[in-house]
Amino acid sequence: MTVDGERLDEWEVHGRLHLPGALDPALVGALRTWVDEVAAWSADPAGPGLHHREQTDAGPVLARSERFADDHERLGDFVRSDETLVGVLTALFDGPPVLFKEKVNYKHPGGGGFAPHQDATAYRFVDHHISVMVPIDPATLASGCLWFADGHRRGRLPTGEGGRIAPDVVEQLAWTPLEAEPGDVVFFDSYAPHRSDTNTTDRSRRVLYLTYNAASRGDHRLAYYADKLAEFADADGTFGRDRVRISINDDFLGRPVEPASESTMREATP
Ligand SMILES: O=C(O)CCC(=O)C(=O)O
Repeated sequence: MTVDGERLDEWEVHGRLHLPGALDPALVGALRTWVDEVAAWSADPAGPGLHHREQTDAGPVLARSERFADDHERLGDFVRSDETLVGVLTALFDGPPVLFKEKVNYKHPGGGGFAPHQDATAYRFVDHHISVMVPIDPATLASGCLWFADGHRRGRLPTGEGGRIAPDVVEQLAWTPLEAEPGDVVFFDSYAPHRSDTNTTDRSRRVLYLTYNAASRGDHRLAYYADKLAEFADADGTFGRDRVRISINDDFLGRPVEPASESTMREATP
């Protein structure tokens, strides 16, 4: 797939690139099955992956699963070798990509949104990344799609508490929702400001987020996860018991599971 003309403009101006219907429907069906398999791991204390839960009005639910690419062979192949993803990433990086991290955000009904942030503030080891959003369910205004700030492509914005973009800066940005369907893919730069709302529908809004850096800058994935686990080990899985901690930054707005003594994160090292 070539990235030129309007596509290149969208990338250069906004730091995002929406490719509707880029994935084959059969592949989309397989992705849905594989994501279900990863979610099922969370029920097994000896299972692989790193899983985070949040409290909703309907009870505790999975908020995120990550670090699955080495344990789910077919999903790992997709994440590392899919021709569409690798082709576009190679064009955007001007060289081959390497996987930095991978996650599913489930956003089940009532699942929390994300405060305005730039991923660059949470991704250590390399200063530039590109993420690919792969919707498993429709990402709509009601289900909590991403919103991007138009026209900001490079450079860190001033941050307030916990790595979020400072509130006065958030107000000045022009926010545009990006609704996306299963089969679409959306590439976005780690400096592209984004946010999202709570899922107010009665259906899940699952999305794969796959993050890469230029291979020329080194493979940091295992170091990233070791660093994240070390940082989480020093905390109780929350930010002040108000918000569940699933990121390095305090940008996820989901609530910690109740009762407070229950763990929000479940890691089983295979
Ligand atoms: O899934 C969402 O709604 C937003 C995800 C996001 O911004 C993040 O995981 O950093």
